[in-house]
Amino acid sequence: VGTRAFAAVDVGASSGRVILATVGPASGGADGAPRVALEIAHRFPNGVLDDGVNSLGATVLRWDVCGIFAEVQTGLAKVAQLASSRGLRIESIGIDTWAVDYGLVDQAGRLRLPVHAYRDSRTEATVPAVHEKVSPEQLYAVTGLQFLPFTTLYQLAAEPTLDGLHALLIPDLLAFWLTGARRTEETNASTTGLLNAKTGTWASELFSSLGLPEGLFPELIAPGEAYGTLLPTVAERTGLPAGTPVVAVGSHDTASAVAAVPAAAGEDVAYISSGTWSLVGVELEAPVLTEASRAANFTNERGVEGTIRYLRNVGGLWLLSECQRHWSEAGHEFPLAELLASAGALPAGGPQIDADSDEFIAPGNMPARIAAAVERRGATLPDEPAAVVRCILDSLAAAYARTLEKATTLSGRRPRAVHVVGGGSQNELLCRLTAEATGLPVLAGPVEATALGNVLVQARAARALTGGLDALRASVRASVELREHAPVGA
Ligand code: ADP
Ligand code: LRH
Repeated sequence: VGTRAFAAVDVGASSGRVILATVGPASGGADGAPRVALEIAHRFPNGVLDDGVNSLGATVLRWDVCGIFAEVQTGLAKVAQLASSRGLRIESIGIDTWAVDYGLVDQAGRLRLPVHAYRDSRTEATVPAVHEKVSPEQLYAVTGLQFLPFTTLYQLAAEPTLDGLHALLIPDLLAFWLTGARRTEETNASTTGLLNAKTGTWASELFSSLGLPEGLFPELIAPGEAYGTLLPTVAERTGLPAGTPVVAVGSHDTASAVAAVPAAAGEDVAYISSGTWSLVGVELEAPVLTEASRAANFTNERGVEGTIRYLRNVGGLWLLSECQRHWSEAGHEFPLAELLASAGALPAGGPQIDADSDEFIAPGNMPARIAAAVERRGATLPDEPAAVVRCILDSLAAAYARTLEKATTLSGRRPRAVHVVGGGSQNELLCRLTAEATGLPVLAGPVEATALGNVLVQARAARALTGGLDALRASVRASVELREHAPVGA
């Protein structure tokens, strides 16, 4: 059997890509696993938009979902062209994006705007209102989710009305626009705070306690199942064959990223999915719903193959990109490579912040907020970009070490290395500091783990790949080069 081709749409909070992925032919890799190759056909920037104020005087942070959909179609058209120039046929399309956020769509398919971004402050009022109806302890016992002020259930509580509307999570919204089918993909559903962690079904008791309409979310769909096929208009616009299926993948980007962690069979898997956020944790077969786990604010999100992603959201490279945005608006363009080189030249032991703190979730003057947080700890942060960047990276590495330590204590797993995947795996300084702080070897890569995880699930649905997660991960290992950062003294 020859090379098989798939399209992966991967939209992160900071950028999106539409990718031509080829799988096989089976041979190649160390253990004979088929290789997966990615070619980025289209890249586009993404970010939170700030509209200033709405009619009630509140700021609204939102996503330009219609713009994203236009970019997705541009990307699919490029993938279609690239594939046909190679004599390949795209067998299916898979979509993943960041979690938690949703668009509200009426029966006629019209979208209620705006689609809020999770960094919007509207949940400040609704978090206590939700907790008055269902306590944090009860929520955790059912859903196993860490407390994050932007989890979907707190956002839904801020909507003026939900009557007659469907909430479509962002990947499901894009799939709806591509196919006309309304479904809710399971891994992403687990980030809403409304799914039962043990059964993987909607927690109907929470819907009634919170006064949410029962049919608010369309029926669940599991990774590997098809939403439907491309609408004729979309097929025409993109040049993809009518009838091309859109297949559900781990549509939560972190679920896809963790599926592609290049762990060996039998390994206790520890990972840091490093991008806008750092998702730090281990992979388990069953959720941990203990009070100790809730107190440590660990989450039990669903992964592909029924795995549990036992992790915490730790502040991520948002801290750095938001500083870069601030400096750039002030007229100073600092290329990332230069910032990292100058930060790396500074001595260890400088000031730190709590990278986990909610105070860094909102956008706006990040360098000043970091300096203020350092001052509150009785230290001083020099007013220089290199010092700010070093403070961020030292603080992230320290938070990773704390979180992994907690994850291993609470889960009983004993990982011998930590896999760093995503855009941040290219940050050599952060990888080195992480190896030093955790005392574990850091295996960096793949950069495009999320897109790879997306493709693995599609390829298996099409039987271009076979087997369980171990077999899929063997394909990742056969396809990418990893860089190892040894802990000091190893
Ligand atoms: P998301 O999916 O959340 O949008 P990505 O996984 O694409 O995030 O990671 C984006 C981050 O990766 C950027 O904020 C940046 O800090 C980091 N990054 C990207 N390219 C490089 C590079 N060449 N060297 C170091 N870090 C990089
Ligand atoms: C990472 C991510 C993370 C969520 C956050 C909203 O992109 O999906 O897993 O908590 O965005």
